[in-house]
Amino acid sequence: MAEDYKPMWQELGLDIEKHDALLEAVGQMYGENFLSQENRPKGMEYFDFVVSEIHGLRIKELVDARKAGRTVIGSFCVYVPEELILTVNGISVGLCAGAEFAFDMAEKYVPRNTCSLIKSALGFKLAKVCPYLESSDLVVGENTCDGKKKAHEHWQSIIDNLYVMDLPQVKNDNGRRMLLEEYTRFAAKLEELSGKKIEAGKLQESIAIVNNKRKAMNRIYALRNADPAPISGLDALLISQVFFYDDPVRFTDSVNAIADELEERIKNKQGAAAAGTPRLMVAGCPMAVPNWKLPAIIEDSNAVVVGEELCTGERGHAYLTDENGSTVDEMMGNIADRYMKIHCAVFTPNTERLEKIRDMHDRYNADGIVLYNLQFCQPYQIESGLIVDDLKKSGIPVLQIDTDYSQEDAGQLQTRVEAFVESMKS
Ligand code: BJ8
Repeated sequence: MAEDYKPMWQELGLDIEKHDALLEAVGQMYGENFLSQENRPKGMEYFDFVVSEIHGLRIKELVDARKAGRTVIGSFCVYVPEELILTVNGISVGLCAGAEFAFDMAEKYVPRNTCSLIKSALGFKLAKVCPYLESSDLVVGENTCDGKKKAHEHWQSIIDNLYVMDLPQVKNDNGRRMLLEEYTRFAAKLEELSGKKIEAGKLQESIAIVNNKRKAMNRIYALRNADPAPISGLDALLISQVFFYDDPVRFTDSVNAIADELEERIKNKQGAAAAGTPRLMVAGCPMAVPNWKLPAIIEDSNAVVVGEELCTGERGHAYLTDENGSTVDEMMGNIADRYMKIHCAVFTPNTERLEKIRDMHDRYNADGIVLYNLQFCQPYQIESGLIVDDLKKSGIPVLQIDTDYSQEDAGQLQTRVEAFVESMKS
C-alpha cells in the first residue's frame, strides 16, 4: 500500500498492531497463492491491486463516501439485497469472516465447535481488525443457520448497530411472502437511516446496476467450460470475493474486460493449466477472503477448479432480478422472487441444489466434484450425505471435505485431493 492509512485505521478504532499482523499474513498468503501462478490473464492485475488496497484505498473511499452523506451497509450473506441499498445511495460491503483470527476471543462467546465463519466474524470484531465492520452504519445479521441466529444474540451486546434480518427456510408461497415482508422492513430501515425514499426510477436503475455486475460474472463463469481452462479457480474465486467489496460499476467494467480477454485466450487455446488437466468443481460453504485454502490445494495437485457452487461463486451471482417492474411494489416482488431462487442449505427441502450441482457439473465440463463443508456447519454437512448419494448414482466422482480455516490439516487434505485426482485420471 503506497499511502499511510494508519491515521485512518486509528480513527476507525482498529487495533493497529493486530491489524498489521493480519495484513502481513494475508499479504504473504496472497503472494504464495496468487502471484506465484503462471499464465494468469493480464486483467487480474486489477484484482491484485484491489486486494493490495482492500483495507486501504477501498476503506478510504467508504470513509469519504460517509462524509459525503452516504451510508455503508455491512453484511455476511448473499440474501441481503444490494439493489435496495444502492437505491438509497448506500454502499453494500461484505464483512470479514474468512480467516482464523482471534478465535480465542470468539470462543468466549460461542462454543469451540462453532463453524470457522461465525468465529472469524466475531474474532475480527473483538480483535478490532475489520475496517469494513468499523465503517458500517448498519451491520445486517441474517437469520439463516442456527449458529448465525444464536451468534446474533451475542452480537447485540457487542455492537450497537446490528439489524437482524429474518429469512424463510422453506420455498413456498409463505416463504416468499415472508421474504418480501422482510425486504419491505429492510427498505424502511434504509430509508430511515439514509433519509432517502425508495423511488421507482432509482430502484429500477439499481436493479440494472446489480444485474450488470451479475451478468459480467456469468460471462466469466460461462467461459470456464473451455479446455484449457482460461482462468484458474483461484483467480475466479478471487473475482467472486471482490464482488462483495468493490464499487459495483467499476467492478463490472473490470470483469467485462477480463471476460473479453478470456474469450481471446480461448481462441488462442491459452489456458491457466494445460489442456486435459483434470477439472474439478467445488460445491458447499462460502469462501470469504482470505480463505483460499482448498482451491490452492486442488490446483497444487495437478487439477484445475472450473466452477464454484458457493455463495462466493454461482450461488452469489447466477440469477438476475427481473427488470420489468414499473412500480416499487412490482420491483420489490421481483427482488423477492430473485432471492428465493438461491439454494442455500438452510432451506428445506433443498432438492433444487442437487439439480443445480449436476447441471453445473455438465456446464463446466467438470470431471468431478469436491464437496466443501466447514466443520460444525450442520446445514451443509447434513445435506452432503444426500448430495454424495445423488452424485454417486449419476456416476459423478465426488470427494467430501470437511475442514476449517486452520492449516493443520493441509497436508492430509492434499493427500486426499491428489488421490482423488489420480482416481479420475485412471
Ligand atoms: S446464503 S451459505 S452466506 S447463510 S458455514 S454460518 S451456514 S454454520 S454462511 Fe451462508 Fe447466506 Fe447460506 Fe450463503 Fe452457518 Fe454453515 Fe457457518 Fe454458514
